[in-house]
Amino acid sequence: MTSTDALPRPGATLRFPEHFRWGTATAAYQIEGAADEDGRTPSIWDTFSRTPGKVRNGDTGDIAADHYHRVSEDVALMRQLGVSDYRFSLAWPRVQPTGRGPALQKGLDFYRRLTDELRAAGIRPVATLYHWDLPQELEDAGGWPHRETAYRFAEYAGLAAEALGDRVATWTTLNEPWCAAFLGYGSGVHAPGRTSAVDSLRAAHHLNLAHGLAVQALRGALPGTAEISLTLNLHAVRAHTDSPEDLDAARRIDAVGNRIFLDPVFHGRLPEDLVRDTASVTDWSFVEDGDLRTAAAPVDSLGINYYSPTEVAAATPSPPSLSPSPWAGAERYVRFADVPGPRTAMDWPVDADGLYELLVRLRDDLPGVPLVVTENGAAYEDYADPSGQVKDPERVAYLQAHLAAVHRAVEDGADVRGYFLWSLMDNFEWAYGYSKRFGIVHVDFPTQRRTFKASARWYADVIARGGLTP
Ligand code: GCO
Repeated sequence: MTSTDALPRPGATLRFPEHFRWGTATAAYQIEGAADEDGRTPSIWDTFSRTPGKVRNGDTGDIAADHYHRVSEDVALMRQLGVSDYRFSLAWPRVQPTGRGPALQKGLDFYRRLTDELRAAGIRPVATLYHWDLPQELEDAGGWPHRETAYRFAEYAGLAAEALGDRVATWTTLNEPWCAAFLGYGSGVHAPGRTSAVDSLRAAHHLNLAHGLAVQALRGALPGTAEISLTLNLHAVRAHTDSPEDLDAARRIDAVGNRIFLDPVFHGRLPEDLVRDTASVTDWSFVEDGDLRTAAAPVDSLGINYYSPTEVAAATPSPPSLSPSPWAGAERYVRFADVPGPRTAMDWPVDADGLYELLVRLRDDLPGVPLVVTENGAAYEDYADPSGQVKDPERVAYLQAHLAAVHRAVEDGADVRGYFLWSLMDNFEWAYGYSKRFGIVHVDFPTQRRTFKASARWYADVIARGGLTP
């Protein structure tokens, strides 16, 4: 016992509420690997990453961080961090290969093992049902623009809940339906790489429908105490100036980027301005009677993924852009302004005020809905130095600023229940492959060696003290 150990830890000057949830987050395709093991069938991300030119360096999730074979080691890392929660996702093609028919017990056994180890370590399992790995067979049958996919998702949700309902503490139906719909079917930079404005809007609606149907399936299979949520990457939209034109441009992006999900899920309606803005793209006749009531199935909390703000200005309507856009119906009327200040390795602006702005907006727009920051973090050019240490001071600074923003929002009345850091470990960063490192644990992929970065030790201290000293 060294002398300093005997001293009481200096108290945190920004203390979080007593039962605040401190967690880390990952996703199946980004960390598991074992892509063809134990009956798992290809997802759209297996197909997409194996398509030349789609993912940097031709990286795939075939091995990733090999988490499928390293559950005990990785849960031990989380125990060392002291996290109360671990947010992960179930791989649909592992639980229900091809997206139809009975559940696959070997696939479920992996998640039984993972959740058992988490609970033995005193960590709450927070399971996301859909973190983008749609079974390829369902994409071949039409994918998210196809209504049937929503019913297939509800069936999968029921199978997962029946098998794991006694192990999982919080069920999240979807992660970032905006990315799944608009990057997957609009700009095409994510799987399945389709580029159709109307399909991206159809996909968004069917994801809302799928969410509501899955909530029904979960409520039917789970005990009444189960917590059910949805995670959205809401855009912290700012107008470049307060001119009417720029304010209207920001409204457009808020409609197609945020309220396209918030309004159906929390108000059972489509945003009227969105329907007007997209009249040249679709008449929304794919929305059937009852769909919006289904989408509005009550949830117990809303997850928010935040990384950086979005600044929007009006653009003189240009001819239809050649490159496909994720902003159906808006792309010709807006341009994205540069947000000044430091950037992360993703070239995303570092601006914690955007997180504060988002949380207090939801405090006002969704009174009574508990919030959890289900993802926040940053990529930087991390490496192990000759002593084997991975020092990441920029990430610590980023995390400090964003946790201080969460604290400020809580002080101002936002009902934020937890913060899950993205990510536990370096992993497959979608179209960037392994070139971007978001982890607080460094992964040397050739050897799969895990090393705590300085940010991991910093986060463990924040958790131990229940807050931080900026
Ligand atoms: C997302 C996804 C994560 C990403 C992270 C960094 O929010 O886009 O949930 O899978 O890896 O956000 O881009």
